[in-house]
Amino acid sequence: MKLFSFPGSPNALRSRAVAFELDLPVEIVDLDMMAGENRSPEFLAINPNGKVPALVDGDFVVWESRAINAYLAALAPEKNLNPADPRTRATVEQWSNWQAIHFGPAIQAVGFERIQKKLFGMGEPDEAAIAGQLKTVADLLPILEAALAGKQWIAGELSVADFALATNFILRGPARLGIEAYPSITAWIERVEALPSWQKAIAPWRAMMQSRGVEV
Ligand SMILES: N[C@@H](CCC(=O)N[C@@H](CS)C(=O)NCC(=O)O)C(=O)O
Repeated sequence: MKLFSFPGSPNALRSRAVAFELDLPVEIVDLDMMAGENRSPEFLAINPNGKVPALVDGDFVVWESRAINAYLAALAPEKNLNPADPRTRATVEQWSNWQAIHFGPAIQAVGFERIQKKLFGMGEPDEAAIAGQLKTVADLLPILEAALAGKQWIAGELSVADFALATNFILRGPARLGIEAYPSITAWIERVEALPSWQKAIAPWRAMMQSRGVEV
């Protein structure tokens, strides 16, 4: 199996971490996105969106990080990262969708404005541009905090939903997300970061950010 990735991509990190957690024989293929390799005809034939991650397993192709993770989890059901029990599965889906549709886009907008824009020479941060997203983040963090209170993982046991959510916190320091005010989120993200799979998956991202002067 080949997982097309890019060291600087939080979405690819989400699938790298799940592949490593499941200990599956996945070959990581890093595209040089700076050189536009994600727009090559070869890669567009795999993912017409030109985005990573994308997974190729023989003659089967799947893209979108959460779909990739559901597929990977189904290949190693004994690891129970996407539990079959209807209620637990629904809870996993609930948080994965919440992350994809509500929380993720707001956090990503803040990270882009405060960190990535400068990093890629796209101008100075514009706080006014992210007022709406900051309000969304401020509204949503207490919901996640309440859900994690007294829990190790968002759906009880470690699941793909934890990996879906965790990638939104990787820039929490430099993006000044104010997570310190949320003890359950803080303890949870530290648990994720202690996973060997996460440490292996995030190493290339951290190296790339640090090489560009971002302390993460
Ligand atoms: N919803 C997609 C998002 C994928 C995505 O936006 N990937 C970014 C890297 S983090 C990308 O490949 N961007 C390249 C481009 O848009 O040209 C997922 O979860 O997999």
